[in-house]
Amino acid sequence: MLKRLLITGAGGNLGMIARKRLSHLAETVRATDVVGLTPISQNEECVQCDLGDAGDVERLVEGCDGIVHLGGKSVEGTFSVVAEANIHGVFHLYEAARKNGCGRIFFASSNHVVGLYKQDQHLDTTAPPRPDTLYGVSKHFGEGLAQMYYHRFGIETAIVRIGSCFPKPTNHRMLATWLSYDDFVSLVERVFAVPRLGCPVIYGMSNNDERWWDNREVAYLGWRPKDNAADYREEIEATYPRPAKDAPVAVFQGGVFVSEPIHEED
Ligand code: NAI
Ligand code: 15L
Repeated sequence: MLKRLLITGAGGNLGMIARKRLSHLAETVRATDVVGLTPISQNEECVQCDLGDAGDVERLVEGCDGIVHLGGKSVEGTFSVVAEANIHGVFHLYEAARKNGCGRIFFASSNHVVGLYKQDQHLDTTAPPRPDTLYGVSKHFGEGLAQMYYHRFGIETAIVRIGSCFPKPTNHRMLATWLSYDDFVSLVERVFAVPRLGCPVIYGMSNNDERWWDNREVAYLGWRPKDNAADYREEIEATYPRPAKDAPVAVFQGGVFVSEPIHEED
């Protein structure tokens, strides 16, 4: 069991799931976000912190032996906004981990690191990145940082390219990209249970019939996602119109993100 698990982005969608369902992983959970939080379990402490502030992040990580890093900009934005949380912020976090001797991190990367591959291409965990947005590029930066801190300083990271982690799949693309909350939780559990993690790339998807991504390289983790987006196929077909075959959302793995304009600074 971990002594103290830090959960960043703890006020967000996945942060709330992690806090509700993963508090058994550590004696103490330190939940943090740029917005103020109130403890939701007996072993939880809350710290308000902007990942953009190096000194605050160093203090935040003190005493933590594991991190679930979910905090940051989770969609496209201007470069300055994306960079503050996802480039400066992730650097501050790894530096703080190095200085405080924190050895293991779950890093919420994103499928948008490979969003400009087409939906008929099958990728394994060694596929070269092809980001679709500044957001995707920022996650690629985080992945690179994780590799450097592993090979130089031995900090292990699960680089998880999360697909679409929501209560249920709600469009045709999610038949391939959906990651259920249960499977997200079981993945975090595996990441902190395995004796040797290393620094693998993992595609964060459920056991979907439709799939573009191949996790065979990380079979050693013993993660067995159980849910299947195909269980919702009928509901999706009945509720959401199928996009035209040549629409970017139906062509590229990144879906609507590939049509985002560059968000110019004000
Ligand atoms: P979210 O947007 O609901 O939560 C992100 C949290 O980070 C928010 O509570 C926000 O206040 C916090 N945050 C933003 N900037 C911050 C800063 N400068 N300092 C401290 N905290 C800051 O996102 P969600 O859906 O919970 O996703 C969690 C992570 O997983 C994100 O990093 C996202 O990029 C990644 N991800 C999520 C996917 C999904 O389907 N939910 C898919 C792929 C990646
Ligand atoms: C992401 O990276 C986003 O954080 C999330 O909100 C979804 O849009 C997801 O990708 C997706 O591709 O469905």
